Amino acid sequence: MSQATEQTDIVIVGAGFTGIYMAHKAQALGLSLIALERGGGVGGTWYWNRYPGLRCDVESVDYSYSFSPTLQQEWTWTEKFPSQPEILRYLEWAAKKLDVTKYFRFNTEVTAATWHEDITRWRVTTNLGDTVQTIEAKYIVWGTGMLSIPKIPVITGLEDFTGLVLNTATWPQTPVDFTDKKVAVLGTGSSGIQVIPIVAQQAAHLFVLQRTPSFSLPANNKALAPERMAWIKDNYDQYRADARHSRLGCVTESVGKNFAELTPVEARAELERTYNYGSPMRFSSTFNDIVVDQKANKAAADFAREKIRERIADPILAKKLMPDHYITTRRLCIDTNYYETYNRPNVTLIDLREENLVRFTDSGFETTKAPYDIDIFILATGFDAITGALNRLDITGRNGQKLAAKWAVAPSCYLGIAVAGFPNMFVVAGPGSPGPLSNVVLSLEQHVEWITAMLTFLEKEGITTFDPTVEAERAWDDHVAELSNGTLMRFADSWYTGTNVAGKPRGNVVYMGGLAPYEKEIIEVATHGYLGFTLTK
Ligand code: N01
Repeated sequence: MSQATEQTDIVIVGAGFTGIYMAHKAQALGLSLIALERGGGVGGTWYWNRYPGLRCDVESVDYSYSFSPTLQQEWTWTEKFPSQPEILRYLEWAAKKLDVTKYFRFNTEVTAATWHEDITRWRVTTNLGDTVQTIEAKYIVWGTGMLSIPKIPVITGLEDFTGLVLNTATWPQTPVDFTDKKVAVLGTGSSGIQVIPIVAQQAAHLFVLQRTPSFSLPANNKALAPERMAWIKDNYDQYRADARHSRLGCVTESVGKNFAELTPVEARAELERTYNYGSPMRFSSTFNDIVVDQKANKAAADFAREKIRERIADPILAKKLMPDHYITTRRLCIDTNYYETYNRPNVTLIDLREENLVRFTDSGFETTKAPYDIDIFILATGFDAITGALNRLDITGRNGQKLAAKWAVAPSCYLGIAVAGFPNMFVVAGPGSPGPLSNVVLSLEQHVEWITAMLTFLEKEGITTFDPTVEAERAWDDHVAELSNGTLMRFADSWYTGTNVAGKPRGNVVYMGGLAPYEKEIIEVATHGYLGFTLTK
């Protein structure tokens, strides 16, 4: 069944941190807007990822909107690292406070978006149940998230397994009981590392299937002392300004020096200090050059490995759990009792570097070494990140060009915000932005504010279309690649480079220059009349 085509100024896709803020801004600009969300409520990634143990690896006082003094003063975080239920409550509350929930159509999935040159509008197709809706909009903003499409590996025979299969990224809304169950978890990234200790406490037996060990630090999570929250509220303006002027979008209280500028004793003391605080942002800022200089990186990695070793009773097991990549070039994780979980008698590590996962059967799985009977299988296998959410949609730009086809060659995106050949379209935290290696809430705010300024300019000047030039886009891609190749990220194999998904091109999708320098660059583009964009009246 299809309905009459609706008209609006702007379509916003996604009801996470981006969509809520963008709707607030569009409302303030006086634009008509329709916001679409495939989930049943606001929250974005925090709506879908509900596995037990999930909390953010950025501190709550950082991982929250900074644009509104009212929101900052009225909301009180209860823990150092916010849990998923608390973040979801926060976003539901923020959307209500900003009065934007009314714009969202939930359970509504965008299926296609096509640019129509004759009317200079996007035609967006959605489905709500079996009703097809078509919306024509002057602008489209994708707030679909960097980590919203689960990566499901192909595993022979999984369809024959008669037990329960769960995915951390699409966890059921009702609690899962692991009591007396034999459970297996595949994947030891941030999600696996958080869910494993919780499942181990309940399950009869837990098998962890690990291919690549991650670096993880103890979160040292705790209740936020009322005095600390009160201090933050009193000083929020300065605190946020400091965060915005930083490389990662967080206050890190780093000593601000390169590794070589410190004596070995000083370097060790700094590593101890940031480690004991418990925060990936702080630990990865121990030295300015951790992600650039091999010696600095080795010092931090060796220190982290030493700490991991201390937490595992069995030295052979410790060896298998020891990460061997450049620290911070894959996500530096935080945990509560992750390594200690391997000291439990009901936990077995299956090292996929020593034995291959061959197939599933009706009762469990077989590796090249043994069969394992299980009741529940948990996939913690990550995401088709950054480009995944848009690649799966049928997005057609000028001259019939498909976005997925363009990004199959390389994930090109001018400023990490706009794509040549796809006019009047904004991608928030697209490839080539600092999003993945920053406090992403601040990154998203940066983008939404930049987009709002551009929309104001376009409307005021009566410009009907904007489109980045191919040359500007290529120059930006080269710039991002150059920055990335100047760091150890050139060796990274993870969602940061797209290599976690088979067939995806390896890309320099993270702007490695830091959040504050990035903001300077995009503001420069704006102040010079939107350099690199073709603007048509
Ligand atoms: O995903 P991941 P994630 N066979 O890609 C393994 C954010 N996040 O969901 O590396 C065997 O990191 C894979 O092994 P390998 C955060 O930004 C944040 O854990 O491919 N193994 C790896 O071990 C994070 O970086 C929080 O060898 C397979 C794991 O699955 C991002 O989300 C919490 C496999 C995937 O790790 C993604 O984290 C959760 C296969 N076929 C998530 N396929 C916090 O804020 C995949 N793996 C704390």
